[in-house]
Amino acid sequence: MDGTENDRSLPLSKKVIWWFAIAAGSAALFAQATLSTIRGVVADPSGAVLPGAEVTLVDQSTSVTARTLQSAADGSFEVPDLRSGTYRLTVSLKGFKRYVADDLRLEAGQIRRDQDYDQDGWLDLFVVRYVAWDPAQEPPCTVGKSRVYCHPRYYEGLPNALYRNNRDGTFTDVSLPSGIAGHRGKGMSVAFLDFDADGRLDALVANDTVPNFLFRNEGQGRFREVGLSAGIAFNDDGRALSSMGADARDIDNDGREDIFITANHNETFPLFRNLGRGLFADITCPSRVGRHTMAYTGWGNGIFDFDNNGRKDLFAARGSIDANLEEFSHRKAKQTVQVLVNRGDGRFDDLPLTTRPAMHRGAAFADFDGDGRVDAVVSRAGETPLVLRNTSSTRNHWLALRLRGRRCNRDGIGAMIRVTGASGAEQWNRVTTAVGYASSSDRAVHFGMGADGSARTIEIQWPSGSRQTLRDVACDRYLAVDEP
Ligand SMILES: [Ca+2]
Ligand SMILES: [Ca+2]
Ligand SMILES: [Ca+2]
Ligand SMILES: [Ca+2]
Repeated sequence: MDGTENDRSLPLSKKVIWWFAIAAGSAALFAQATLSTIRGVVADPSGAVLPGAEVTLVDQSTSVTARTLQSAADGSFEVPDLRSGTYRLTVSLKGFKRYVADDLRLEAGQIRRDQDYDQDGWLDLFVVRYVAWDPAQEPPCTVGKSRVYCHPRYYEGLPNALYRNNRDGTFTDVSLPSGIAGHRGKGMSVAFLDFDADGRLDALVANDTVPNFLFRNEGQGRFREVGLSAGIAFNDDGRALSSMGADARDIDNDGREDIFITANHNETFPLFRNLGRGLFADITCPSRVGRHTMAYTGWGNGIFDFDNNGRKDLFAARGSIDANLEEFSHRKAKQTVQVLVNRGDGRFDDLPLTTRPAMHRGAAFADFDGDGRVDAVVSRAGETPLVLRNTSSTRNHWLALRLRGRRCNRDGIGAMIRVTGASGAEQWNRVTTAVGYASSSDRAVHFGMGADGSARTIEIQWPSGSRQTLRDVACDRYLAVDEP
């Protein structure tokens, strides 16, 4: 996984990057593993397993080859009966230059290089990429006599990138071996969720005018793109929309994370309900989000319970793509921000807001004044940012959690929290700063508690795999929680 060595004498098309994974990421596997075994799978960048690869382990302290063996028919290999020490692993196939990983330490039965993204306690970096743009080659695009931004079809899409944290201040580009780089899109934003509830964080990438991606985390450092089969690549009309911002949180309190995306006018802002079993349903029209958004262009967005009634609402920062829209359209370039209120019956109401129209773009969310109501700051093209203070009724209770990881990452990013109120009402939310478009939000996790003045239980699933339960917690406060 680390320290890719390409043979630079080969032409690019023949370069092969071998990749291996150590199947010892989870606590369960640690428990089953012997204290002296290294296991792995040899696979090519597309994820196809490679049988018959030569796997060699060298003891780095003595430079003595500890074992040489071949990967099995399913690409797996297992090297048992190793003594404690530090090993270099080499993989080669049919004489091609091999992939090498150093510093595999076997001590007290743990291999200190587990490959589970966001589960090794060190945050990795996912970078969304849009299109190849060369100002020298920029085509002039017009509507009538008006110069406009060119449609994305005029540019070639790019693959996204994933960088693995080396734990020393540096990162390794694992875009190819992880499978992320095998898919070219026109990415505008990314949201992280565990859509199939297998304990591994997945990545949703909103693509502009081409199908969205859902990268399912398969473990062992690999991702599989399942957007089409999951039902989020297109909308229900089979159209790929101009997807812009994305957020993924549970809107109907069933414990499954749903997806809200912004898009261009005449498209609607799609809302996908997570049905379980890895499937989503497009509920944009039945939820009324379609009718509320059809005429607008949305960018930054977020799913937050703005009125603290226990049901998460939707926010969209709106504004035309082109500042000169009115030269060639009856639409207005400057648009207001939008809040869609969750009625709790599967439908949303468009909240009348009196904010001034602008070319809104990014939106970030936090409770800036600490009063328990989530506020927002929204960037405006050509103007100063808009700061929106939430002045909803204060009759509802609330609870906000700030997690501090010990075994997992310090900020607890990726942790899933389930809160059960005194009334028995359940809610779920996840620690993330990746919200909407071109913005980062506060990592505090906010729960509107309605009439519940206390929480019966708060259950935290930490990214390290540990679980923690707090009982009888009073509401209307920020709660700092340390990982046990
Ligand atoms: Ca998952
Ligand atoms: Ca849900
Ligand atoms: Ca609400
Ligand atoms: Ca506030």
